[in-house]
Amino acid sequence: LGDKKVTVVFVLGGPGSGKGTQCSNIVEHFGFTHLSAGDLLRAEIKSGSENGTMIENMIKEGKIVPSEVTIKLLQQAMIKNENDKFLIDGFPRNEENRAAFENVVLFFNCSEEEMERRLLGRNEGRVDDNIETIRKRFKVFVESSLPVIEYYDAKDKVKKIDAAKPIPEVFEDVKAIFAPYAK
Ligand code: UP5
Ligand code: MG
Repeated sequence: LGDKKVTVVFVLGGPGSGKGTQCSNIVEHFGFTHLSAGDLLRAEIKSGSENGTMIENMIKEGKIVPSEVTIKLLQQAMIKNENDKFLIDGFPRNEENRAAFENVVLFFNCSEEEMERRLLGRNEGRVDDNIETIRKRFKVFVESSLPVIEYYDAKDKVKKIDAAKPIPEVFEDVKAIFAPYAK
């Protein structure tokens, strides 16, 4: 990324906690560019890249793709973009991912019961939105991703948001955090 000084906010939370939904709101109101690691990985599968099959198998199992693959996609997306404000959605999600970056973290906190309801109701045809994979995603989240959030929390970098509320109310809380970055 050279000498460009960029603001990077990590947006973390369990599967279906509303990361993508609130990122769209933040983009609209605060001029950030939204990079969803999951979306970039899904686009990589669609593009027919040599890693596509491996990525698809990992996602189907709810497992975490090796950092080098995800980081390369994130870096390419950041280099291509003129913006200096990025939301990185769904990354880092384990210790291996975490070692690569350091920054502010937005944590969407939501119960598994509510996240499960949202994922089963989403209906976008995602290969991982079935009850079997959802349970695996929750397990990986608790075992691998929550420790990352705890790591940042111990450094006072986590802004925790109650993601169980309705979308507009969650966004009110998000707005308060993003006020310093207003356009
Ligand atoms: N909804 C949202 N907010 C709501 C609210 N407040 N009240 C009621 N409903 C609400 O929301 C999910 C659904 O809930 C939507 O229908 C929405 O309208 C509704 P969404 O905003 O899509 O939630 P999000 O947190 O983005 O859920 P998502 O399923 O995308 O989270 P995951 O973390 O599981 O998915 P992601 O795409 O990030 O990753 C998928 C897989 O990719 C991972 O399991 C992994 O295999 C792989 N991956 C990696 O390996 N490495 C990475 O770095 C990233 C991903
Ligand atoms: Mg998402």
